[in-house]
Amino acid sequence: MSISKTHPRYISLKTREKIADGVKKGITSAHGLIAHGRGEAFDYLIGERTSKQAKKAIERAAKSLLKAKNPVISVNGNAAALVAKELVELSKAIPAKLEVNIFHSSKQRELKIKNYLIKNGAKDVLLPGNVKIKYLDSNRKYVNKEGIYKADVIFIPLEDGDRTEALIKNKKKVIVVDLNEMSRSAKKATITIVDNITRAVPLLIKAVKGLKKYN
Ligand code: PTJ
Repeated sequence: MSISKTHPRYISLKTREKIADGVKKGITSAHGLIAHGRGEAFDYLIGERTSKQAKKAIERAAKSLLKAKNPVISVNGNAAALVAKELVELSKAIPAKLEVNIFHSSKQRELKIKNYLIKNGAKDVLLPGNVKIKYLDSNRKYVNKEGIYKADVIFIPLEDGDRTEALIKNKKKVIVVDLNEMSRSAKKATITIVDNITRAVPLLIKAVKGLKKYN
């Protein structure tokens, strides 16, 4: 679909197009469309801009990721559709591992997300393995031994809240991006960035690169 740049809702419509395209490519689940709609509604209410509090949280997140011994970026179907290239850039800037972790179980989609990240410049992408994190029943409990399992800081650009809660109980620091500040992820995370991942991730890259330059 071609969207005119003069359309007042150009950015929002383009973002929608990316999610729809993610479903067509088989990297985003159909449920991802609903999650995106929820996010859009919250974004509309906050004026579709990054707040001062979010900018502060992004700075704290950058510091925490740079201080971590084993930082990992967890990627699901929505994050891959919206910010694959940026997540790869972030992983290289920190550096941090990239690990695919999805809620709606599908081995095929996990592989597609991995390949999509590689197409967007990633060298190595971890997939869930046989080890499990405690206190979680969903598909997200299966993690990679070299990734989330031994991570001390995990960056999660949007998800459902039960894993955030479980990861915290597993003594990990969790950084989330979620437009809904009332969500369980937002309430339970170590650092919560209430912003759209399409704005927050580029700002996080900038913050990480800025801190590395002066330290
Ligand atoms: O690929 P999968 O199987 O792992 O599935 C991914 C989704 C996102 C479908 C899954 O994790 C899910 O169902 O999530 P929820 O419980 O719907 O939560 C998604 C949260 O992300 C909601 O609080 C939304 O408001 C928020 N959200 C949606 N889009 C964005 C967002 N937050 C930041 N930026 C967005 N673009």
